[in-house]
Amino acid sequence: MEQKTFDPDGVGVATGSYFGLPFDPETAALVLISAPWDVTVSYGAGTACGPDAIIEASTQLDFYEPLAPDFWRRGIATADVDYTLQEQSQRLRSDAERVIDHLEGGGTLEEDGVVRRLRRVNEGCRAMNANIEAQAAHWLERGRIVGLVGGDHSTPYGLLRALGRRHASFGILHVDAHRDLRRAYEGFEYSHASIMYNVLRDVPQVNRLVQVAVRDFSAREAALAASDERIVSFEDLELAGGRFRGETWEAQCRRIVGTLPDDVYVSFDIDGLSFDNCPHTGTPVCGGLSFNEAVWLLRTLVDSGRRIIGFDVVEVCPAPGERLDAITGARILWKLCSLTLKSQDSSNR
Ligand SMILES: [Mn+2]
Repeated sequence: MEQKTFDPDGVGVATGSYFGLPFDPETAALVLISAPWDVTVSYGAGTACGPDAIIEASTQLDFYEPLAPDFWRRGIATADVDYTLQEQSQRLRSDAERVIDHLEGGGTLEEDGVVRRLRRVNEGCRAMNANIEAQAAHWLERGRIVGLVGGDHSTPYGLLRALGRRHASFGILHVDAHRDLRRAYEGFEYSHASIMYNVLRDVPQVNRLVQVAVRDFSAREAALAASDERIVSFEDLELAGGRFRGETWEAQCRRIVGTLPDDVYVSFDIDGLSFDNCPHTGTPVCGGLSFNEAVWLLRTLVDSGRRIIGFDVVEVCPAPGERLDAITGARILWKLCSLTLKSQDSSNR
């Protein structure tokens, strides 16, 4: 392995791995798996290209990390990207687009051609979930921590299933503009807009879902959030309002973290940030967290002694000639990797 010759102070070299790091998944503490997939995206496809764009942007990053100095040295490895997922995503995307166009034209889900297309999409999404679950289980069985880079927000379902098989219980810190609590959005059973509904239904080990910066959701989603005891909401405007009245973000972060159990999965939808950080994401929404606010929240989580048992960064949508989205994704990914490794350290607890 090239690890011995790797110079963290040198020029970032494109090696096809996240951050250009030379670690072998067989020995690294943390393995990143990729899900180049965006079949059910409602508006503005392209997150299937997220992993490649983040890999490229991440080689520009320097390795000094004040919040978790040198923890990257425990190893952040890149599992081989399964590009058959991206090919399948492209094939199913046209089926999904026809369904969405049909619905937007006032059609129903019951018509013949639509039923067939929906079935193909739903079967394809189930196969993607199985693929990601198998990849995640493979590395978890070897004692690795697993992070996932999407793709749209449907993609971490398999990782969460795999974690459910290995942990008695855990919470999810969910940073997102959306609640993703829709049941079968647009007929798609495994839609990006349904991820948390599906996880709460299918992964009983998840005993807490803490939604932060949510600001665009349906009345039914709000009602579900209010009635399900596992769900705690920190709506974007409420958080902003608290700060207008003088509550500090530091205090709000402590309040948010205080609702989580000891073991936490972080699901980071890039659209939880303000859209200047992610102008091309599928469904950008006004408001949201600044980059530093998000990092402070993650820092507060780890400083509280809680352990990050896995994470995802999703909905990063690169656009031609526009690197900002991928740069933000790479920076959030780096903070999550470093802080996750720190949170595993016994001296942190
Ligand atoms: Mn989402």
